[in-house]
Amino acid sequence: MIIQRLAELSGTDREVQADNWTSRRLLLKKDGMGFSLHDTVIRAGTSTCIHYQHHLEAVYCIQGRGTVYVPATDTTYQIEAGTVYALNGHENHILSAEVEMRMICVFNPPLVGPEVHDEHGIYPLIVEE
Ligand code: 9YT
Repeated sequence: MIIQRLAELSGTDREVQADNWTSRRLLLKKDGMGFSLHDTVIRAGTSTCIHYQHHLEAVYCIQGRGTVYVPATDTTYQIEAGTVYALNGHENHILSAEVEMRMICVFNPPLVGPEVHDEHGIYPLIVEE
């Protein structure tokens, strides 16, 4: 069994900072679960272009409020505590936080650990030898 505590991840390599968010990576590929599990804080007032071409992601908002905009369908979804959005079609999207948001995120395939978005909002698919 794996026991992981958010309070113990601060300052470790499982805490990944980007301009608009901080991702606390509770479970990673090396933990062998077949998915990764993150507790992510999205900074208030930010908008982030995201396009996970290699991963499926489900996102459960547990605090805060914002929107997800999908350009392909010109659709905006309101996101608040208790809302899940699941990118089952690798949708290109823009996540905007009206206030600070806290998200529980699950990735399949699991992230390896250090991934941050490239200039196209993509996480690389890291294949370990
Ligand atoms: C909600 C979202 O996709 N934010 C970007 C960070 C990502 N969820 C992560 O790596 O935790």
